[in-house]
Amino acid sequence: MKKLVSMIAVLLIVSLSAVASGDKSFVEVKVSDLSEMGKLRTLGLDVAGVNRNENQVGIIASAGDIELLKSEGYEVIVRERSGRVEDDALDPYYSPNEILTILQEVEAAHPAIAKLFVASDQLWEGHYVYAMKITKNVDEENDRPTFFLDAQHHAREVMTSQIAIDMIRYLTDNYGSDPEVTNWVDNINILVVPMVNPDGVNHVLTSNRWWRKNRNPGCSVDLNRNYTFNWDACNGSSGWCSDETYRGTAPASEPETVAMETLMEDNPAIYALTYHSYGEYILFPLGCYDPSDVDAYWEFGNELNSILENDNGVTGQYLTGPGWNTIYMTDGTSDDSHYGKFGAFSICIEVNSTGFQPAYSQWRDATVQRQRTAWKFFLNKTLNSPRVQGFVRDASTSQPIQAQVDVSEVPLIHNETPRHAAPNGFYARPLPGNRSFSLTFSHPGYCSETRQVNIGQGISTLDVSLAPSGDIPPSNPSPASGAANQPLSVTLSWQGSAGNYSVYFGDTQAPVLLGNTSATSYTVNNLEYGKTYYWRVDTQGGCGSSTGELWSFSTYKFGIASVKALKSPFRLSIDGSSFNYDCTVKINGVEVPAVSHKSSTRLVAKKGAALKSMVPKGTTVSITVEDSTGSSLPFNFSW
Ligand code: 0X9
Ligand code: ZN
Repeated sequence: MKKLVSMIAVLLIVSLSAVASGDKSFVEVKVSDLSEMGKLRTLGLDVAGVNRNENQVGIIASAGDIELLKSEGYEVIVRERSGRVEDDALDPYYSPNEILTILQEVEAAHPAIAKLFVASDQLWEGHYVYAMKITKNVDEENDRPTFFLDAQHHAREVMTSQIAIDMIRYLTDNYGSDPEVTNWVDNINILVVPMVNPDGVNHVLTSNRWWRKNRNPGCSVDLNRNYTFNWDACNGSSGWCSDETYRGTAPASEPETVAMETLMEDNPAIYALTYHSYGEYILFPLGCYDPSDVDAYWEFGNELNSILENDNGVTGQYLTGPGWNTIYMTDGTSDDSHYGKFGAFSICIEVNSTGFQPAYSQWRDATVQRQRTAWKFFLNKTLNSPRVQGFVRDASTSQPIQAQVDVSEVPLIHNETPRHAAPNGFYARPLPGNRSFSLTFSHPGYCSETRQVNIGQGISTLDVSLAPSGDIPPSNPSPASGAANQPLSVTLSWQGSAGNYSVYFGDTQAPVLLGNTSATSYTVNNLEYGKTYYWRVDTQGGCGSSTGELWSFSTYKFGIASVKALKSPFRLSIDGSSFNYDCTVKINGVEVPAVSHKSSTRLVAKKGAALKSMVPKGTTVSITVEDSTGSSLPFNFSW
């Protein structure tokens, strides 16, 4: 008997280690059209990249995946037989410890211009996310514009941290001798995160070279689906733990994501560049649809493409465009959050044409040298590009104001957060060149100002002073700002002493005028489940309109329309709306033993007797449907 038990243990260990070592192959399939990449992804395959010269999509495939591909009529070419790291081909690529050592050495050799930051809490497998800031007198505060570069969200994309470290070395080694480098370092805050996913990279180098996600032991997460902006917004990620694009249980649930979003928030960048591999793409946001700034992105992307060499040494060959229709739909990516939530002009470059682990000796130098063209382009744009920028100050005290800055010709209508000046009053907005724009600066308690500006091919400077309006801005909103679980009809109310208010309301962060009132409340009806609504109340006073603060609330995520008890075995059939596979059912706050998801409008709570005991006959219980990010209005049920 004892022998049998230990044999089972041995079998278990063997099969676990087979999975842990990545018993998958890197295969390629020929496609007639690159858009087939999207179809391959919907089959649940781990699409790793694309060789656009050969029209071949790279896939990390299990034996079952290869069968599936063949049954779909694809010819499968096996390139590398397993993810086990048995040879030393990956050795020259950076490990997390090597990254730390290099950053420490750079800081020690160049303390006046390079500073190392620990950006994250300790990750599950012991590593930290590090950031390096490079700028003249790095310990002192400054008003310089910021450029942000990061690499290796995806552990297996080993070339990308080479590019980031090459930039750090190039800038620090050549400072003081190369006038171009000196100019960048003297005038730009350069922030670099060379390895966003160090736990994952360690796993790539020690056990599974195809590892993509982080190492959350509960369930590993695709960090490039975990960011806050448009998290889980457009079927561009997965809710299944085992999938390579698993988005995590909530926006920014992962420590790596928290670290990155904190850096983005604390160091508002004008331009940002995130490196991935592979396929030779220049992608701009968004993963779900076009960004509001789409014209400026096309100008920028096309110009970058025209100078950037691909693996064949040819310029103009990167496939350029917004992510959603250039590669495939994504949601919760870092570049989308950087643009949509934190206001940077952000781009994703996917380097290399043949795979994410090309032979180091053949491809490393060529790749990092070619990418110098890209990050130099960004640094030059950070110094000068078609944009408007300046400082917003209080007209009487000259204190900086974090005013909202709107461009009427390019309204932010795709869920982007309104742009604001930084704590030092500085704002910058890249715009399409050779056009005129109308800018409005607004802030609670101040008279709004509108100015015309002509944009050429460089910076148009526009400093603005706002006069205090004398009005007391509306305060104490109800529902409280950020409140969750609101019903579908809500009476908005606030405190204030102005005689006239204009109420703006909508489901984007640019709410529209709903009406004017002299009261301090306004009722909105016919809201939808699971939505966030934004509103603000402007006052009409001495200097015309004075804008109020932007407030928000969200409605109940789910609605329960009816509940029926079904007998033998005892079950509850719950009809409602917007149910998903993660939904749980709670009775008086206690989770029921089992739920089956029939459709987005029906759930069935099962487990006969165990469930029946939770719903004693003749009593009334309170039923809710919940997932990790929201719940339904409690429904009273008796039978
Ligand atoms: O899918 C991704 O996360 C990136 N490709 S990769 O093969 N390296 O995994 C692309 C992200 C593109 N970003 C946006 N579409 N915003
Ligand atoms: Zn990637």
